[in-house]
Parts: sequence; C-alpha cells; structure tokens
Amino acid sequence: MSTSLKASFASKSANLKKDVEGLLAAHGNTTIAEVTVSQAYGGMRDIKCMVTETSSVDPQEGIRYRGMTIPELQAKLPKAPGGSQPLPEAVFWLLLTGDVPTVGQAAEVTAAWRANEVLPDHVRSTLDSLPVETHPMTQLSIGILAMQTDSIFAHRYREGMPKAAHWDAMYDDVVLLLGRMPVLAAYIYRRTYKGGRHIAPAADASLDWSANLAHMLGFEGEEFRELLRLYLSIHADHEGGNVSAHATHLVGSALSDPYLSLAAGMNGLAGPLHGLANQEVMRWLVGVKAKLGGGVPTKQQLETFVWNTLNSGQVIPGYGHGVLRVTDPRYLAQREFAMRYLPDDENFQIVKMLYEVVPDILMKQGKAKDPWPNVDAHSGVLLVHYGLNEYDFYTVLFGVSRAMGVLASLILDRALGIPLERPKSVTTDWVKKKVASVLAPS
Ligand code: NMX
Ligand code: MLT
Repeated sequence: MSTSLKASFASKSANLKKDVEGLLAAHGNTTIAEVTVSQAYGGMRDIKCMVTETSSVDPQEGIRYRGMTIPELQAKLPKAPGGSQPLPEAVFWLLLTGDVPTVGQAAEVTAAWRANEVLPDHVRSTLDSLPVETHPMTQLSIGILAMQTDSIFAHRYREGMPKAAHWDAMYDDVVLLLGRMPVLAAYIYRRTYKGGRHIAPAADASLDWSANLAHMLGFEGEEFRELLRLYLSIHADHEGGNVSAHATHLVGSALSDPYLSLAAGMNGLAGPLHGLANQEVMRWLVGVKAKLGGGVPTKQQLETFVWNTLNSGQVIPGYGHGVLRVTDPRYLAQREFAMRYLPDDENFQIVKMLYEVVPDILMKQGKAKDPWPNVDAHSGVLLVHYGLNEYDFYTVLFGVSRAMGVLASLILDRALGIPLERPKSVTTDWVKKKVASVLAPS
C-alpha cells in the first residue's frame, strides 16, 4: 500500500519529529499555559495543553486546515471535473502533510480508498442482527468495531512491531478504514431506511469518494455530489480539543488501533452537544413547522418558539460553540451553497430567519458565550432539499468526514511517538487547600 502520500508523510513527519525533539530538549520546562479553578471544573475550556497539527480554530475567525481557510480550500484544492468544491481526498492529503496535492495526487488517494470499498460479510451480518430502529450512529460505531478484526496495527503489535513502525501500520489501517467508511455509511442508510436494498459501489473506479458515496446512498446528480464534497470537506477537522478528536486521540494514546480509537470518537460525536446537533436542528425545525401549521413562519412566531424552547430548559441546537465567538465559517460556506443552488427553498428561508432571530435572543438571555450559528445549524436543510430526509442519519455523514481529520492526527501521533495521555485529576478538597495556600502563602 505504498503511495506517494505515504512517502511524503514519512519524510515530513520525520522532520517534524526532529523539530519537536529539539523544542522539548531546549524548552521542555517553559510554561505555556496556566489553569484556573473555573477551567478545571468547566470542561477545560481554552487550556492550551495538547498539540494538534492538522488544523486550528481561532475564536474570531474559525477553522484553518494547515493554515488554510475554507474559501482558500475551495480556491486551491483539486476539484472534481467541472466542480467548485474541494475533494475530501485532497483535504486528507493536506491535513496529513500540510501540502496542497496535485490533481493526480488527489486521484491517487481516491484510488487507494476505493480499492478498499468492500464490507466484510461478518460486518454486514453484525449490522443486520441489530433492530433496524437502532440509531444510525450506534450502528456506525458497532460497524467500525466489527471491522477491527482486520486491523493491521493490532496484528503487527501482537507480532512485536517496534515503536518506530507504529505510524506505518496505523497508516495502512487508516487507508483501509477510510475506504470502507462510505460503504459502511451507505449500508446503514439503506438497511435502515430503504428496506435493505443496497447499491453496489460505482463501476467507474475513478469516481471520487463523495460521488461514490452519493451513488451508494441512492442519489445521483452533480449538485448533490458537490454538496457531499463540500460537506465531507468542511466537517473533517476542528482542531484537537473537540470531543470526537480528543476521544480518538485519547484512546489511541493507549496504542488502541484506529478502529477502537475511531469508534470512541464516533461515540462522542453521537452526543447532542456535539455532532448529533445536526439531527437535532432538523428535528427542531420540523417541530417548529408542525406546531405552526407548516410553511414559512413569521419572524414573530419564530421568536416565540425560540423563547419557548429556552424557557423549557432546552438549548437551541446549532447555536453556540466552545471556542468560536463568531458565525462558524462552515455555516457560511453552506449558506453560500444554498444561495447558489436552492435560494427559494422553504427550509432555507427558515434557517435564514433563525439567523436573524436567534443570536439576539441568546444575547438577551445572556447565558451562551457564543450566540452565533455553528456548522450544524445549516447542514440538514441542504440534505433535505435533495431528498435525504432521514435526519437521524445526518451525524453518520459528519462521522465519515470527521474520520479523515481524527485519523490523520492519529497517524501523526504515532509518527511523533506521543505517549499515553494521562492528565492529573484532583479532588475538591485538594482545590480548596490549593486556593487557600495561594491566598495565604505560608
Ligand atoms: N441554546 C441555549 N443555551 C445555550 C446555548 C444554546 N444554543 N449555547 C450555550 N448555552 C448555555 C449553556 O447551556 C450554558 O448554560 P448553563 O450555564 O445553564 O449550563 C451557558 O449557555 C454557557 O455555555 P457556553 O459556555 O456558552 O457553551 P459551552 O462551551 O459550555 O457549550 C455548546 C458549547 C456547543 C455545547 C453549546 O453552545 C450548546 O449546547 N449548543 C447547542 C448544541 C449544538 O449546537 N452543538 C453543536 C456544536 C458543534 N458541533 O458540531 O459539535
Ligand atoms: C466540531 O466540529 O468538532 C465542533 O464544532 C465542536 C468543537 O469544535 O468543539
């Protein structure tokens, strides 16, 4: 499974490893962050205590993959013929190496992934043994774990693989896993919602990863393909501290193979404060329409509905963020797509109206630190427009994309030889004593 991506990664990561070793030798004891009591109890928000190379999120600007904003990705990464959205395959290359790949290099990733698009029989039968009403994210996690029987990393570790070879085995596993993620997602979709009438991967082996996923889900047409290319590109990574990335990294630090690690990340993504919010947004929006008699509600009706949701102790899904303090640029990229392809769509009208209504209300309520929409506030309406109405499935698509980012980081973790993650926890009693000693030093 030797590709030019693997060779490029080998030399880049070797240089980075040297760099990091030098940094640690010269400045290992330099303090880069401190921790307050609020942070220790408050979800460790903003504590700079982990390193992730693939991307970073600025509160005022949003995501950059290896320094590139979403508009820059759209301008500079290879696209499908005639398309205007980046290919996720190119995103993966960029995340892993920091380089913008050529069209040929992106095609090489497509070929490597598409060579692995077969689900083993036991994975299918494991999924088929679950009740069809099992949540698609539960099925995704089980499907990933069922594939662990094929882990090259686990196999080679048992055989006594040396530490220097960890990244190599991890890389090979990731190629296999990313090749299978769309097939797994499509299998879950078709068994859950389409009576198990599965669709084989496209005969054209050069068809890109997203277009092939669209095909296996049962959707043809260039617009939907472009939507998936955008969707799978922008959901891939959001630095290292988000729940899915952090969980994957944490579990991987025990030298768990990528199947075990990714399943952990996907279980985190399945939470309503994280990736499941994309399903919750659509469920909430459908609820608004049903309660208000269908069609596009008035602004005043929407305001009342938003207040009712807040007053009943629920969050407004799709709004707020742990890091961002502006409208998520991933939201804006999807809004731009909607303006271009579905400007008159009824649900898009409501999403636009919510953008005018919700931030003011959240600011008036005064609790949320970020009143602006995040990525999940927009994705559902785009999918519904093309007929993908089954909103419980949406987080699976998020997961297919997120797998690229978290697995790229996992390969990097092993290449850098990052050790077991094991922060120190303390008790409330310890915190009280610490505070007392700070206030009244002896
Ligand atoms: N609606 C109502 N209340 C909110 C919202 C919201 N959208 N966002 C934050 N708050 C509340 C939050 O529940 C907390 O209340 P309390 O003090 O009663 O516990 C208070 O505001 C302070 O929270 P923050 O510090 O602003 O937010 P935090 O960093 O803890 O959480 C989220 C970030 C994203 C979990 C939170 O904004 C939220 O629950 N949003 C809705 C769910 C959502 O859209 N999640 C998707 C995030 C993106 N993703 O894909 O992962
Ligand atoms: C993500 O994409 O992971 C979410 O926006 C959540 C986060 O960054 O914390």
